Amino acid sequence: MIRAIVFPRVLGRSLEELQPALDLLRALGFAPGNEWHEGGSHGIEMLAPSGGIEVIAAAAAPSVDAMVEVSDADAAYTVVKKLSCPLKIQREIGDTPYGARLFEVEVNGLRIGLLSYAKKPSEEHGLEGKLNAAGKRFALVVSRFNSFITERLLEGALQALRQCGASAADLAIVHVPGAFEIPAAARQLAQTKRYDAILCLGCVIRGETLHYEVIANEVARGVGQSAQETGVPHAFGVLTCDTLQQAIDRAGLKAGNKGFEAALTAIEMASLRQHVAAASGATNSPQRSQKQWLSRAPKKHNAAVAADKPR
Ligand code: INI
Repeated sequence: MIRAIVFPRVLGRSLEELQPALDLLRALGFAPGNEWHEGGSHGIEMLAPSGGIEVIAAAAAPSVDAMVEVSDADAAYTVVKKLSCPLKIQREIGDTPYGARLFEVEVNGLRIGLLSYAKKPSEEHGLEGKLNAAGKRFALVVSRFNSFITERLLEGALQALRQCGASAADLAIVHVPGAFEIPAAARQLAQTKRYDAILCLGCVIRGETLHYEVIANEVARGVGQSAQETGVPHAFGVLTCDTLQQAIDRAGLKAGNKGFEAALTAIEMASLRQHVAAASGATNSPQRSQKQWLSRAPKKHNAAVAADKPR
């Protein structure tokens, strides 16, 4: 019985040299899998939801080492273009003769094609959010407890928001003492109706006492309740870990960055909320004062709305 398939590729001589490829794959939504570190060598799996081997009969070899199907190649292209890691777009985004959208990128010598096929009729009826943060406002609530971890979560979240087109002027960062205080601040920000989504970032590490359980349960309950009662999307970027090492791993060093992931969730849910509101004819988007509307360049605003309109 086949359980999984992994293609091993040497892309560098040290962990540092692997970073550009890991940054690219993470930004595209690959999930960190197993990893090993032995005698100065390292292996880190980056996983897709499904995969396989394609055997080909053709006159020439394919131009890429891996072909990755994504839900929206144009959105992936926008994210990749904004990455600061050293990579090369080998083929610009465009239509293929077989009706797909495709671009090719090369990082650390690994050539990856990214493509999306035309939507099947059954998929056209579904609404989904887009990873487009342009023109949207986000509030980030960050706890100071375990700040050496939460600062990295904040960095990861800001990186994702930037890469997806958020403007620095549209971000509010609010600091609270500990995770326990996150829900109250998140709710107050959500109730202002000025934000498209709230990002909650914190870190609770299991100690010797019951304190961990109490705080971890309360922050999850409180954030969920605030989201449900205010109707504003809240992303839960609060790490609940057994050990400090686990927290370090989930804050950007080995197993991804929970802040980065939470920001992507916030962007998608903010976009979905707009799409659902538009589809139902409701005006359910955050309120801006007249001054804020007027201070925005109309052209930029129109472009952002057009880029993110429901299909
Ligand atoms: N706050 C955290 O954010 N993480 C923790 O691990 C933590 N622990 O273990 O105690 C923690 N405690 C503080 C708490 O969030 C409140 O700030 C405090 O109880 C005051 O209300």
